[in-house]
Amino acid sequence: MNLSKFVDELPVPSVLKPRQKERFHTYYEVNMTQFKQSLHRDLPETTVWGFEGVYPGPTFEVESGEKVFVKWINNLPDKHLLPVDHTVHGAHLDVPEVRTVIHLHGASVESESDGYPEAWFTKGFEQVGPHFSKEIYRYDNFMPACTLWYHDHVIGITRLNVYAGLAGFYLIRDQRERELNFPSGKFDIPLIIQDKSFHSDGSLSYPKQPKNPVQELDTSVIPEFLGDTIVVNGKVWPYFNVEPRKYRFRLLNGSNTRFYRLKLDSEQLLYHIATDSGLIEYPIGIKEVLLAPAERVEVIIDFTNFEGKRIVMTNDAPFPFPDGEPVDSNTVGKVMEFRVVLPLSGIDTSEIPSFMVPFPKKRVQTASKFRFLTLTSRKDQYDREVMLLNNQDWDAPISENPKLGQTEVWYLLNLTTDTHPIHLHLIDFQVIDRRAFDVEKYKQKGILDYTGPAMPPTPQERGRKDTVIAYSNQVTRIIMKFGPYTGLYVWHCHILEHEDYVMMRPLKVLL
Ligand SMILES: [Cu+2]
Repeated sequence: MNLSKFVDELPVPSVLKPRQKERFHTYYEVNMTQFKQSLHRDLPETTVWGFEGVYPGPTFEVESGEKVFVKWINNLPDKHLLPVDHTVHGAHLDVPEVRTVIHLHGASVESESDGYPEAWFTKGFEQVGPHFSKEIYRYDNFMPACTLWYHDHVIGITRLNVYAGLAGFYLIRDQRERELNFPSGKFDIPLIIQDKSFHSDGSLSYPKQPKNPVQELDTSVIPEFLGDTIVVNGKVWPYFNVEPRKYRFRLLNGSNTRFYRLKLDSEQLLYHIATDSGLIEYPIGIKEVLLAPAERVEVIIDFTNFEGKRIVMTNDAPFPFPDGEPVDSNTVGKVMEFRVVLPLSGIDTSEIPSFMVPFPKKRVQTASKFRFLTLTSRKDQYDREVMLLNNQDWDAPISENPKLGQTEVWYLLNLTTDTHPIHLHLIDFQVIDRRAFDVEKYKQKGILDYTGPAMPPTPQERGRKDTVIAYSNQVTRIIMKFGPYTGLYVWHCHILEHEDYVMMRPLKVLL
């Protein structure tokens, strides 16, 4: 499909209204349904899945500390919109084809409300997975202001459910953020960036087979998904009319596999103000933003003095990242266009503050446990690559079982040739460093021999994180304190094709 760029206006997801709001209790109901939506002017309407009849779903806006209850309701058809591979763990023929469970990515929540992959449920809660325990989830939201997102997390078909459209924003606000006087209201815009492919009838295209098809199977999981079209907030290559003033953008990579390295073709600076889990210490002027799947970055862009200009947000992240093929600059090399054509509606009194929030660095000396965890792969019976954490399948006995309140350092040893964005549920962490090591020696003798100096996190990573890029042939170290809840969670690669097959492991926090 060769669709014209910058012909549809960027939609901004509407804010979700609660069913009930009392002082200590806000209650939402959110329906998941299948419907048709126009994703591009020249494309017939696309059948998608979404929340409350819209893809991406409406945005939650909550206050830090507000107790929120959400009933996620599955009203989806019995048959999946996309090709399901029933050989994938958790998606065998002994379970209903369409299952859902919603995870609030980046949130610290009780185990029962975290959206454990086996806590799935079907339409009307008729059938539920072995770990299902409640219909109404509770979110305590005691995190400071941050940009979170909700999306499906069910075992075996997360890649298909998210690709079909099951994702949306969840913003936590707080008093400190208001005091900082950022651009707000209609000047505070979330952007979920995804890549998709389409058939000429407008339907979503997702391969039934990898490049080397598995003859024995009608449908097979693929090692990665790369679409040829960029979709932002549910529109193909949109444009956004802006005023000549400052804007706050919350950038989210909501793609299955693709990485983005974003820049403005005006070469202007982006003022980086927040990482995955909230504000950083000081704004940093950066030229480009790197986003692996599920990562978020908040930036302020100042369009003052750009009246009448058209500014394109470009992407030059190769795939596989970072050493793969360069992107096609005519397709996925472009993301969206800003048009500085609106008259100034008022004096821009918003600020780029010099200081935002303290960021106490976690010291390695405070850790009481050091875990060495490998990222590996093996071949399955169909000669497909199975991505693994620590060489273990999903249902192997639980091995990552930190104690409540314990600080741990995890060494993520990437023995594969791929780059994996690793995400932990429940907590946010800090990136300590990355260091090249001798992979062959490690594989043969189990000896960790570094071959280069420790590299500090990039400026963009110096804050609270919940997803970290683990490069091939490197040890990536992260540090975190487990709590405040106990129970069952997960950690996994956020390339959804890897997560489903089967780069995900339980994480159990013990009392
Ligand atoms: Cu991966």
